[in-house]
Amino acid sequence: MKLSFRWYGKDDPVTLAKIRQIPGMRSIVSAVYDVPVGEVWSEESIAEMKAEVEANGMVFDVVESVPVHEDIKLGKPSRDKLIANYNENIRRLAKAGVKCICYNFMPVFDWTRTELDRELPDGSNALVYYKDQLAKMDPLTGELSLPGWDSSYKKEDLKKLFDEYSAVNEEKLWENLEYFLKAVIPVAEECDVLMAIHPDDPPYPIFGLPRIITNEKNLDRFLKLVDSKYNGLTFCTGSLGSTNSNDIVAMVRKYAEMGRIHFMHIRNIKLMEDDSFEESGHLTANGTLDMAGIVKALVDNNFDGYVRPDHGRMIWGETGKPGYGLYDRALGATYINGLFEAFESMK
Ligand code: DNO
Repeated sequence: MKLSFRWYGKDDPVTLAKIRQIPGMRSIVSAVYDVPVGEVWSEESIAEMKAEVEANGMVFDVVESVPVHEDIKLGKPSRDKLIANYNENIRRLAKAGVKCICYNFMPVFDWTRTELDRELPDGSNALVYYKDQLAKMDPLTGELSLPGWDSSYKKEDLKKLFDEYSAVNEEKLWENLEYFLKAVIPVAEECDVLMAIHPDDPPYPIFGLPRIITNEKNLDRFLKLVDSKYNGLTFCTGSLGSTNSNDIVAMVRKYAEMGRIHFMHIRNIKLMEDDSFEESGHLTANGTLDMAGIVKALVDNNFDGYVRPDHGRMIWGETGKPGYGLYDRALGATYINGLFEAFESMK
């Protein structure tokens, strides 16, 4: 596996100089952040990021994310131009050495939590998702700020988007996804860039918006839309694991065996009876997921893709971007390294 770490660019309080000191760290996962969704990324910005990462002894070969414009998800006429821009981004990134692109197809909201700094019994602060809190949230009226939320949306824009999505049910969203993939995957093939869709987090509809990258049946359907290695998965254990009905170890085993997982986001969560959850420490005993089982399923299938410790709690007084501090993610990286080393040495 290739160990990687997400870095938010120059404004990230977690510096490359620190990230490189994490044992085994190889790749930086990042993106160009100064361009609105749907536009083409400048070659200068891509080259600058690559140079900075390389100056710190690491490789810039995974992008998370090249975001998909809402008009593509909605299937609006403007999508063809936006898809052409998307393809141009794939070409430019490939030219700079990028091998894997992570993206998602969630309408309007990316990952959603109800509290960003819930204090856990050990004094650490974690991201949590409590269903009763979510039921009280209304994005159209409330003052909400969530990590996966595009803060550039004004209330009026959101209202308009929600209206547009009222005509897009799950089947329509599948159609729009298929249209996108049929245009993008051939370019990814040509450029030798592995596309890796991120599952919906949490993996069920929220705020009345459809979500489809949610479970085994739907992942099977997704992979068949374009049956190419280049149409693959970011397997996020915490996202797919935040419902009791997904058997995470079995799913990792199946898709790793098929060679369709290109990027692993590895983290643990503590799931409650009603599928509410707290992001826990990494250890299997801290949460619900079988972390060793997940890594063993990868090692058994000679997994050679990218892995990143996903979110971390805030520990040791660190402040910063919720889920994306240095300390707990570094502990996660070290734990993941340990599991891989142990299982690989037993082969
Ligand atoms: C959350 C991330 C997601 C992911 C996107 C991919 O921490 O894993 O925001 O980057 O869904 O497009």
